[in-house]
Amino acid sequence: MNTSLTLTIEAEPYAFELEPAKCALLIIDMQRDFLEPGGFGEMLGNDVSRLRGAIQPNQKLLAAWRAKGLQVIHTREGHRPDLADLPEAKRIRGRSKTCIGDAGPMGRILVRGESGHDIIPELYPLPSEPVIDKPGKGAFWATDLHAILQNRGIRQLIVTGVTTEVCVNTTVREANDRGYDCLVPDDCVGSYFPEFQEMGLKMIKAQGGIFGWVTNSQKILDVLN
Ligand code: TIU
Repeated sequence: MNTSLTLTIEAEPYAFELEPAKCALLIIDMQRDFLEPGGFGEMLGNDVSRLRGAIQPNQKLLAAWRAKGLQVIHTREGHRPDLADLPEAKRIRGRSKTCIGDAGPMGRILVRGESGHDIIPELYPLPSEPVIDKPGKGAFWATDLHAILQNRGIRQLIVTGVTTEVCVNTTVREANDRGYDCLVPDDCVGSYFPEFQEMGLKMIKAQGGIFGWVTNSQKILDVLN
């Protein structure tokens, strides 16, 4: 795509000036552990079916982004098989009977290399798309994401995935502090809690876009196509 092209996307609190060649689609943690029964999301007591509405809008946006040859990056939350990167505070949080690292129907919960840790088949990464394995909620902490974005000349992010108020929000805040402009399509992010979906998005766009912009995937598709 033309490297100097700018596209205006209708968004809140005001229009987002998208520079496609400098923008990555960053898909956060669309893993079986969060979206399918028997994984980390369910272990925490959540109804995982609540996240599935975000799959189809992500598929459409991902297909359009790939068709234009633009940068796609995926993330996965999880830990080393030896759990050396798992803080004890995170392991015992929630006082659940099963913990991160314990065996579940999709393998050891939230452990790298297990089937539950991998990205759902509907949004599976292409070999050319970087996958960032992150031990925390934010995609920048303890990862090489910032270096990859700098090396690829990226300064804008379209951030999608799950969950809106946890890993998406944390990542948008981390990105904002590092100088990236973040656009969040509301139908491409999901929460186990409707009230957190609403407030998680409001927090991003409030105060003149304190952390970023919020739009709908259709508004991105309209200008991209
Ligand atoms: N529990 C919850 O809502 N989210 C997480 O633990 N991680 C992500 O958001 N990916």
